[in-house]
Amino acid sequence: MTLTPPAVADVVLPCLDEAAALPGVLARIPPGWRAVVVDNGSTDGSARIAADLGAHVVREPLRGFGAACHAGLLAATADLVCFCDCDGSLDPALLPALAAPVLAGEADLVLGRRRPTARGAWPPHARLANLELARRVRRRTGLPLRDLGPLRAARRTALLSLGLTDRRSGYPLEMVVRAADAGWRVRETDVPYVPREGRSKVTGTWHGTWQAVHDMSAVLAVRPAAGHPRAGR
Ligand SMILES: Nc1nc2c(ncn2[C@@H]2O[C@H](COP(=O)(O)OP(=O)(O)O)[C@@H](O)[C@H]2O)c(=O)[nH]1
Ligand SMILES: [Mg+2]
Repeated sequence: MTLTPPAVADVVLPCLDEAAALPGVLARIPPGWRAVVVDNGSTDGSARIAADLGAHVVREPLRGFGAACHAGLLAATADLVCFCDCDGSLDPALLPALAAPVLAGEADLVLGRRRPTARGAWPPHARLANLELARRVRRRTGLPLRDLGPLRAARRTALLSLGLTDRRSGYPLEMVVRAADAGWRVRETDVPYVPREGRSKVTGTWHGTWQAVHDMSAVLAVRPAAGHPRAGR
């Protein structure tokens, strides 16, 4: 019997109807790393395509971006867990460099700051909403962040200890806010952001953008626990 060696890292890929992007994204997962594709409602065969391409596919019954990310985190087994969108806009091949400070013990959470490389990578309304949210995150957490990028890396047990509860668009922001409240060393590093394959499910639509701003605002409205250095601010 041959035993498959454990993956160096798990890459959680939330996926909703990304048949067009999946082959390119999965081809760029670093060698020895495991792709964990989390599907909760695709109707374009994404789950089958991902499985055929060798990804570990998780089917989460609850709809939502946060539900998918969290199901991926729960399914992960490696010490290092990364997150990446599954739309071709971000390059998973950059993850080993992005995660290096976590593995070196120099940071607890590293976020990729999206730097658009072409027109159309980031619709203006989404970019504006993101700038405003980043400003509010700086005020709330004291962290000098410029983005709430979905390409990220942290240790699995540490992520689980944050006890994240959002299951929609507030999940990535809740991760950052709770990490800051827990005193994590959070870093941001530039990553190229290119136009996605296929159609946007979140900020490409007015409803998706509204929901993202609404969910993130709800996360920001929760104050730090009493006794916390930032409580009462
Ligand atoms: N499983 C799952 N994935 C989702 C959901 N919403 C978005 N995604 C995925 O999350 C990633 C980011 O969504 P995307 O549509 O690119 O949002 P945008 O970057 O704001 O335009 C993509 O890989 C989507 O397929 C969802 O409800 N469930
Ligand atoms: Mg996208």
